[in-house]
Amino acid sequence: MSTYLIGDLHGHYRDYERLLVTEGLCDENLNWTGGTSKLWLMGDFFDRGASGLRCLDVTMRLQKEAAEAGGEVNSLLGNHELMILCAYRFRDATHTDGLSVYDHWLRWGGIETDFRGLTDRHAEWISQLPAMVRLDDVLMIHADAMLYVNFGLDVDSVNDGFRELMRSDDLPKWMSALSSFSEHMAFSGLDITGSKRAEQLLSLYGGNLLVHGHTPIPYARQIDAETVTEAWSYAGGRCLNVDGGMYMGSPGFVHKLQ
Ligand SMILES: [Mn+2]
Repeated sequence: MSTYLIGDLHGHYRDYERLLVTEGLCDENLNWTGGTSKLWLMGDFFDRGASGLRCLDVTMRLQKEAAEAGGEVNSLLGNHELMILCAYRFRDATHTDGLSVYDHWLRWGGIETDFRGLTDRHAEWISQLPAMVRLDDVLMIHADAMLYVNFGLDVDSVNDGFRELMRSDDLPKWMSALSSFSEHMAFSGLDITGSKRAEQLLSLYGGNLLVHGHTPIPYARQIDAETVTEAWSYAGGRCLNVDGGMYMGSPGFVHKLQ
């Protein structure tokens, strides 16, 4: 049984469709053909590209189909899911700078048609997504950032902490979480500080490989997005970035974990 990972889609539905079919996880009508395989999305379905909600809808349907076949489709919580959920919950509330939460969300790259199509069913699905998952020796998080330690000191507490936030009416608490989610590249850098941070997370939450999305590989490595067709292993092999940067023009890829 294999586990497949797909990085941040950011509304690039056609690429998502192509990756699923090419990998044999779906047929051409986009029905699950992955059997007992596992597919994990890294979060960030929304914003930048036009069809975030469509990406989410397909994933929700495939989750049911895969479960019926004894497989699994699931996703990590990305900051852009937290953003659209914040806009959905607090739409007209005013933030400290006088802008509405909705206008803030548009500035973050929000796509209005995604927002108009979002229902309670989507919001509930997003609200139960885990922020952190450990599959055997692999620790998976959306962001290469340290904010997870603010939510809990073991995997379950981190996920409970995020779920509690997503039930909360405390807007400043949401904004603070979103702000700490804007950190990137906490595990890379020229000195060893980055890899030490990765080691800290791995020793805290378990696992010996930290897998994440959030920072497009072409951005992190300063290379052309068109050339990015595989995951990037760094920090002495302790970290694996699987965000090809589809919104920057990468064709994307499916990473087979095991
Ligand atoms: Mn992200």
